[in-house]
Amino acid sequence: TIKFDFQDPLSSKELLLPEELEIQETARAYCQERLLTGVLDGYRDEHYDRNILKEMGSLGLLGATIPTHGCAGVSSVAYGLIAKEVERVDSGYRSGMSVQSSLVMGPIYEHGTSEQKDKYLPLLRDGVMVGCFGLTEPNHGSDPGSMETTAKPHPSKKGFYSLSGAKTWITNSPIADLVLVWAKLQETGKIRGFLIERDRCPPGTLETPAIKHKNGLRASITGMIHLDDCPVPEENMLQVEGLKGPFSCLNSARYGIAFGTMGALEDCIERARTYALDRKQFNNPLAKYQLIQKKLSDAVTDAAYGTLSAIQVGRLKDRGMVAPEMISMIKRQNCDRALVGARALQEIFGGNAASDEYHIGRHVANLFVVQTYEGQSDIHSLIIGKGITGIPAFS
Ligand code: TGC
Ligand code: FAD
Repeated sequence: TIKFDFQDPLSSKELLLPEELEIQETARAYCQERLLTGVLDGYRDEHYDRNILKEMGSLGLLGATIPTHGCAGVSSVAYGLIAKEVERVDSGYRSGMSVQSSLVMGPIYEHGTSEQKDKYLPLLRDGVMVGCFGLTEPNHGSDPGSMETTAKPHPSKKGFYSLSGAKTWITNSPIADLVLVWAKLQETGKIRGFLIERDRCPPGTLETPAIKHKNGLRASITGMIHLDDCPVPEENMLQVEGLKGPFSCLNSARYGIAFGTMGALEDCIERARTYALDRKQFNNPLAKYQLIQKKLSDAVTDAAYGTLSAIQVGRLKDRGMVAPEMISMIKRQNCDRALVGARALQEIFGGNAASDEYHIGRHVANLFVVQTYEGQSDIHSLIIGKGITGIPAFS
């Protein structure tokens, strides 16, 4: 008989290629040896060490699906496995990696000129340049199409645009060297992406204050972007027009989140199982009780289903057969189930769940944020609903 493996109950490993397993192993070793050891301090102090991106870069983990400019050129599934191993430690570390890979390198690779690719991709790949992605604004989050940030021809600098506006809740913005901002051209109202190099901005035209005292994702750095007539050379504009620019990149980032959250859920399962086997009440290990076993069964089932669906969608993505609704489906489902599962497993720790040393509370707080960014789950319900009925229910 085949022995049941609670860590991979539906044998998803069978669907992975040898090189994908190898990448997962490299990522897991780095994350467990380097990231896990510092995560409690990073989370307590709200500190993100930008060397993490350099280290990931040296292992080939940044922009990993890009097939040019010295990037690894791996499959979407391999990218998902990297996200899973990073998020097994902390969603905030996965956030830093996803933004750099999918939301900064991705748009440059997909929509950049060859000059932009040659200039920025190698530096971003190595993590020596840090990027951020500014779409959300104080007044427009779920509805980025209504953004107020504008770009107009610069009044005094020929060949430059002038950008003004504000973005908020932007991962990596306080430490970013390259700030990708989506803005509306004042002449046409069309949305365009601009690559802003921080060190070329005159004083006072670009500010990126950090947002402090977060109650989740504390090991990642988040901030605002203030633009006040910031001059940006025309050649730094991406070659794509409209919301499909940011959304085409969000497809990849959302895919990584769907896979990544399964890492966070698996970490909660491991920790809760170990705790339930060790901890005795009423003369028995907690693991003996049916209510505890049900919580574990639910979470293990969700992690197995979530991983399988992410592998399937990744394979379709690489064959050019993925519809955005498929990505919405796995982003929504995996985030929701990871959050519900983590929250239920948290109960197994009793009062100890209140101590950060047990890690479970950190995952719960993180997963609430992950369910919110890159399209809150209810927004993904509406995207799927539009796919089912043909009727948009957003407004
Ligand atoms: P709608 O009319 O539906 O679409 C406008 C244009 O965009 C195209 N499009 C897509 N293209 C490619 N992939 C997709 N997934 C696409 N979704 C839409 C669409 O075809 C159309 O193109 P065209 O040529 O006809 O103009 O736009 P809408 O304004 O009605 O949008 C509604 C909605 C809900 C779908 C959308 O606004 C939405 O998804 N809102 C959620 C906002 C969001 O996800 N923000 C993410 C911010 S970035 C972030 O959170 C990073 S966190 C990173 C981290 O730390 O890990
Ligand atoms: P709102 O749009 O105000 O939504 C509030 C609530 O209303 C949600 O539950 C939503 O589902 C619901 N709602 C909205 N519209 C509808 C509707 N039509 N029907 C039903 N319900 C609706 N953004 C970036 O651009 N780049 C980043 O790097 C980035 N990183 C982030 C990091 C963190 C830590 C956080 C917290 C956010 C980040 N975001 C980033 C922003 C994130 O994408 C937004 O917070 C998210 O898209 C939701 O927008 P909002 O916060 O304005 O909420």
